Amino acid sequence: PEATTPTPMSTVSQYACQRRTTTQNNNKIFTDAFEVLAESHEFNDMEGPCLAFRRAASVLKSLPWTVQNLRVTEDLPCLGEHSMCVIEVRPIVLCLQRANTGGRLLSARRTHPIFTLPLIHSDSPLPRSFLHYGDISRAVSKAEAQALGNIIDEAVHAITPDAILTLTGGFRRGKDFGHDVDFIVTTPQLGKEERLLTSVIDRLKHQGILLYCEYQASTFDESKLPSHRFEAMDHFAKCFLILRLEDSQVDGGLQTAEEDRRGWRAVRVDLVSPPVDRYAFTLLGWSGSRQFERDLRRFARMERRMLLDNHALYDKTKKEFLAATTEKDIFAHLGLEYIEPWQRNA
Ligand code: DCP
Ligand code: MG
Repeated sequence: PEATTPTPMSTVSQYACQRRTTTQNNNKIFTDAFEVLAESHEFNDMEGPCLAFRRAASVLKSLPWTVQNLRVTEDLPCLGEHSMCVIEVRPIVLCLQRANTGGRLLSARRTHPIFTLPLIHSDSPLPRSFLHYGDISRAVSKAEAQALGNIIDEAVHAITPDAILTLTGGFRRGKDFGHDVDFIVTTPQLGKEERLLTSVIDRLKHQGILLYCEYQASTFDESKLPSHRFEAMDHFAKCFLILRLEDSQVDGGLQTAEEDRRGWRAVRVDLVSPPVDRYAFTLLGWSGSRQFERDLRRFARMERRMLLDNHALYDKTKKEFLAATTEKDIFAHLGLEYIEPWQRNA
């Protein structure tokens, strides 16, 4: 239902980390168009316009009402002339979009190495991750994410009973579908976390549900300042997995007729394993959305002279690292109101 009284424009911040954005998007028709344009500019390495379109989309997503006429957007941040043209040519953009993307097929241009493998010669065997391409290019449902959570939870706690496991990424923000399922796992004992991750992988392998695994050992160096580059991956131990999920494990069953017949589907799972004293930074960094993360870092840098990434928060004025055990600590260090995970769908 639409709110009848629009939010006063002056209260909308240019930073996503100062807006509350739920999964209910009242301006999807516009934000879809902006995102198509952002992707096409990204594809052509035009970072400036790409970011401008992403920011415009993000501002519209935060509005509790639907934009009805162009004048009301004039006072909103990040909706320059550039973007306004798009609203006017919306029908054309939507046609283009329909032609380029279909249904729930997710964009294959993702951050994960599986999608960036080099082209293969026709006579060489397919990498094993490609065997599951059909399954993993289909969205994962909340029920499937829940079922995977149970599997990971069992494995983690069988190895380390007091381990800390948290669902993160889009499902933590309350999304109904995702392209993968993201978890953070750590141990109360500092330094035991990496061993836990390798043991979990071994256990999944022995259970016969590990279809593919790409493991990266930790290269974390605590003396380094937080990175300026947003897209740089963090340095904690992590693994990109493809797991076999049985129909019987999913409440309400699997999504497609073919998977139903087979009785299982393949799902992408990411596990990241930071030392416990970095847990809050990693949780905040992996909870997303991407735009929320980008703006958190930009806000820290521009408004507070601080550097934030998935490892740490550094105050450039005081020349010191600021410790945090919870996400709330980090928001407080930044002088930001706390934003709940389900309000971070920027
Ligand atoms: N992330 C990041 N920097 C990267 C990659 C990811 O900060 N280079 C963060 C932001 C993402 C989160 O990690 O929100 C999880 O990454 P995903 O690609 O899994 O994104 P989501 O879980 O938000 O989306 P989806 O539902 O499509 O999985
Ligand atoms: Mg995800």
